Amino acid sequence: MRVGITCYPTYGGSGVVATEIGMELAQRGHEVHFVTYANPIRLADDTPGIVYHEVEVSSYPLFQYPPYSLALASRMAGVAKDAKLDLLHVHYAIPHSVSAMLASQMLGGRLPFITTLHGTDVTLVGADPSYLPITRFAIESSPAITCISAHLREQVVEVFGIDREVRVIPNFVNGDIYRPASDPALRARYAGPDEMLLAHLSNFRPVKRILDCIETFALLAPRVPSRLLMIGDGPDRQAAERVAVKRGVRNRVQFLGKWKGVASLLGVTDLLLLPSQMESFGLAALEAMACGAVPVATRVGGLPEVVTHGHDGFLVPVGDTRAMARAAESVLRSPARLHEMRVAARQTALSRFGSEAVIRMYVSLYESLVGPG
Ligand code: GMT
Repeated sequence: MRVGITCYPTYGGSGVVATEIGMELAQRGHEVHFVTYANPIRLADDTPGIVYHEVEVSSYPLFQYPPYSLALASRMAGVAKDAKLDLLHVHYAIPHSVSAMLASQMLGGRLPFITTLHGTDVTLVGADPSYLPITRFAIESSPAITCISAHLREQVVEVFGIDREVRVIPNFVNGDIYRPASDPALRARYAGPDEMLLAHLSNFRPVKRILDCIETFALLAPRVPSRLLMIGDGPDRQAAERVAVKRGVRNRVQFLGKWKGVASLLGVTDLLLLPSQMESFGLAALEAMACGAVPVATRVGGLPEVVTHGHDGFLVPVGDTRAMARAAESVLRSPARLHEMRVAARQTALSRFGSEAVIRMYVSLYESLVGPG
């Protein structure tokens, strides 16, 4: 099959999922065309079966806001025609779903498109009155709509009030890439032999509450010898660095910036902190679990669909850094319990969210729209 994929190419969950879908499809012999404004961050260079098409947005003195959505629609239609695409799969509704709808109309309605909703495109941006009517219209016009958790499906119905099937296809992880690493040299770069290694991975936006990571770590560090890796970057980084200084743990927290391949780092991590205000799914928790790192996350959104409290991770109330530190300490102080939970975390990731089964769900959805390739 020939599939066009559009997403935000930046450090964010929806772009990561879209890129991983593209790479998994290409490995299975499908031809994948990314239509985005920059090369997706997780896209490995020269991946066979993948072509990247850049969307160029020209400006003009009259434009206060260059019309990206229109440039994208034109590019989508052009690529679809030239590459004879069977369908478009867009991730994050705003504005990708609207552009796909236009591209499809430009081609006489012969180009099916799928909208996959990821979270803030429904709960925050999608619910904004400036975007809601057009987003709802484009979603309703999508031949197929998917979302990444049952929780998000409820939100879609509540926010958009749409009367269409919204299929839940959960996020996934490839257990051959995301796995516990026996790389003592890498681990030794970040933690001593008697220290535990914690990590946080996100785009450091306010919704991620990264200051809670630092606060949790400041409570934990005097009780458990440990280090914290902050992977990613974004608006709250400097505030987090300041809190780390104030709480006297700056020398134990390392800010690594945006890493392309996070699997190796997660593979040497013991525990992941995910104190988000909201997560429709919590891809970082899943990737950590596949690597055998125990997630300590907040009980919000779709996270309870991923993490089972006390079995393969912990769920605590939003903002309760004491509960987060207590949960972390309980498992990090007991090697037997840590081992048990690491094994359970990987088992959950592979058995419920393995890439093989989830990619099959997408392919069968594609086939239902265009027939087997
Ligand atoms: O929150 C982010 O990291 C960005 C955002 C996005 O769309 O890029 O993530 C959303 O999609 C991810 C992938 O499906 C989910 O794992 C995140 O939970 C979701 N974020 C929120 O709902 C806040």
